[in-house]
Amino acid sequence: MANEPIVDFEAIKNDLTNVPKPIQVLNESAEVTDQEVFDSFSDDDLVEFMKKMVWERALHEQTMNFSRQGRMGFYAPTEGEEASEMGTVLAMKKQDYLLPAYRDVPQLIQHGATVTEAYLWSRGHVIGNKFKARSLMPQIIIGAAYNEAAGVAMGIKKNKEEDAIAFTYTGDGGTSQGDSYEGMNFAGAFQVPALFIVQNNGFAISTPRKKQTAAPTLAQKAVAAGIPSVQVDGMDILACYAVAKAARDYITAGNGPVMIETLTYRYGAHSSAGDDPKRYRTKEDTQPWFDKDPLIRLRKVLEDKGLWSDEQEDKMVEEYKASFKDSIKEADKVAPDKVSDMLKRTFEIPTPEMRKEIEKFVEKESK
Ligand SMILES: Cc1ncc(C[n+]2csc(CCOP(=O)(O)OP(=O)(O)O)c2C)c(N)n1
Ligand SMILES: [Mg+2]
Repeated sequence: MANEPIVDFEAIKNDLTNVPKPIQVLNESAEVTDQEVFDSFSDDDLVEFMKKMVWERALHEQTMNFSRQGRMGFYAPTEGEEASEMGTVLAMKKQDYLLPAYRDVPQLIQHGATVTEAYLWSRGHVIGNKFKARSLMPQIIIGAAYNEAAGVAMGIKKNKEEDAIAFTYTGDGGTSQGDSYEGMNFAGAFQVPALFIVQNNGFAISTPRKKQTAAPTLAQKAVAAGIPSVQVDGMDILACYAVAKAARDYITAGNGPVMIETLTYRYGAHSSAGDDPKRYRTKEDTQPWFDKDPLIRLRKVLEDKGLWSDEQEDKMVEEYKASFKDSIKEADKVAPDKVSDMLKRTFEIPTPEMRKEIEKFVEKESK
């Protein structure tokens, strides 16, 4: 027997950390780090990216206010994730199919649902599942949207829809669910047009990324499914957009699925149900991410170019918030869903037990 082991596992393990730097176009000091990509955007494009992020942050702030007033059901805060969410969704086309998770409501609205429908979804109302956008309702089961995306992408391929893809999101925690690997594996095996996005915001409720997995990057999780993957600075909307667009072009050219990991951060609580982030992370953990804020860096570029001002932004925020107030008033006008209707919708032919339940609720609701 040779003295040396046949294989150097430690070297193999160390090599796993040998990954490219996350893709970036604009760094946190608002310096351009990829001039060629930066120059591919017109001034109008840059302003449009900024407007979308301002819109998403205003939506977050106003929706949190509604939540504090007891006017929302479930709401997952999005502050901090604007570049990751808007950058990726803006690279999609209306004919694409979105399979969102609960934190992806802003992308769902960009893809065609109305804010009123999103608010009704939050309240658990059936109308909140009936939007015109090519999308399912936001998925609460973490990782499960990856399976849905694989299935939808299979349908796109079967129907020979050439300029359409299925795109989906999960979180860092979602990548530990079997579903996310199963979805990617299926998509890889059948080479279907799917884009898998992982929004790595550092936490799965209170579980930090470092306790989530020993994998050095989440992007690597696609490798075992034969899917090309990449990490991107998720606080840089220009990088998120450029990478998502490149992924979409690659997928629609018939090359099979892609996975993108965006490195981002959730500034606030996991949900409006009231977890306290101070119990699982310190100010020292959080501050560096506030310094990377996606709005601050693009705002600086626009101000230097004379394309943006505080007054302009304040006015915009005011208008957006007024429109969200109108949207919730519309949602308030919709009669609450009845329990009997919810039961009636569950099966085409109700079971005998459900029939009794339906009768019981119809009677109760008539009083
Ligand atoms: C299959 C499943 N297990 C557990 C939960 C409970 N749960 C809801 S959100 C969440 C954390 C998800 O974290 P992550 O995937 O990082 O997404 P984020 O909330 O950070 O966007 C968990 C465990 C769930 N919804 N589904
Ligand atoms: Mg997370």
